[in-house]
Amino acid sequence: MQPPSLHPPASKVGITLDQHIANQMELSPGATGHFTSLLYQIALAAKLVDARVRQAGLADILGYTGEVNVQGEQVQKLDEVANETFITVLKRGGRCCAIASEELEDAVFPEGTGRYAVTMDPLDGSSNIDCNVSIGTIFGVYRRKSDHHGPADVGDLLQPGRDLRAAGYVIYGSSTMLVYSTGKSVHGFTLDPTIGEFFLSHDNIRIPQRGSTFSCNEGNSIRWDESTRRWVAYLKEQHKETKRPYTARYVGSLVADAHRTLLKGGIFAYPADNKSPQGKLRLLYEANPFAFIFEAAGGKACDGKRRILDIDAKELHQRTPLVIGSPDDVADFERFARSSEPGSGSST
Ligand code: AHM
Ligand code: MG
Repeated sequence: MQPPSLHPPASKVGITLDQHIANQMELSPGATGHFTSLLYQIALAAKLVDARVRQAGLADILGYTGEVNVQGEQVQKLDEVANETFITVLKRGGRCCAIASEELEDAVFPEGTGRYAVTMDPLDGSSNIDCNVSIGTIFGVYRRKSDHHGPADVGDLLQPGRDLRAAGYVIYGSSTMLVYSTGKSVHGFTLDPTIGEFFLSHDNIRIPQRGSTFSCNEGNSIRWDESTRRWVAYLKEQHKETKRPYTARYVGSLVADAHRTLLKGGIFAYPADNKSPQGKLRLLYEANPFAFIFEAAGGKACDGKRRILDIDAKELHQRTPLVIGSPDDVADFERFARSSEPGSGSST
């Protein structure tokens, strides 16, 4: 059987991201345009960051990441540039009242009466820049909880993932793509760098029910619990009906690993281990946006025990184990995790 095409039908070829966002908002009764303009701002910031990422290879030649460039000016690191770009664009846009960023210890509260709170990892996987591996931006958008006539507060950011109004990511890879969801469906856009426009390239992304690839840092296996070790051993066993053994793929750049998993199916896991008992990845700006996208695409997202989107957010930089992927593959992970619970009596 032919796999379903990821590309848009002829009637949708040539749709830009801005048109797509506008069309989606027309379907929301009572929309004020604030949410639409916030998404436009995120797309603009992504294009600005993309331009800088594309210059990163010139670092040693022109000094983009060195101490001083050829003009003798101090040069910033790319993750700081990405952070400042997003914050400047969002502040100027006037729709955002609160920002949590991986790059900043504390939240930022732009002045004005913006009605949305944004969580973001402006440049995830930035340790990969030096070797030309894909990196990305991750974002989540919440409706403000506090009264928009007064100051925003951290509670506007500490909301559970199930209350996200939109989430997305940008992957700066062999091409640049922006993938976003407002909860019902997931759409991907590819940047045409010659004109600086994102065009719909992946309409209504649906993750396969089961995949044949697993993605995790097996170098950590000595620190994993027994059930996680048994789960990976299970994936490597021979069993034709369940497509085992699975293939391993691990870039070490969340956006790249998650993007591949979303398109091809399978599972990505960054479980807890005895070095990081709460997991490594961050709930607000890494796990929640991807959990929201994977669920909207028909997948699942859990921390091994709970649905990611139901976890209470208590701190801006809270960590969580993260398991995302095809529903059947995540269900397998959960089955192994349950088998380790006291009294389960199971030997999965
Ligand atoms: P970062 O936010 O410091 O870039 O770290 C997050 C990255 C993710 O992109 C990736 O999934 C993970 O860390 C890889 O971790 P490890 O090197 O431990 O496998
Ligand atoms: Mg990160």
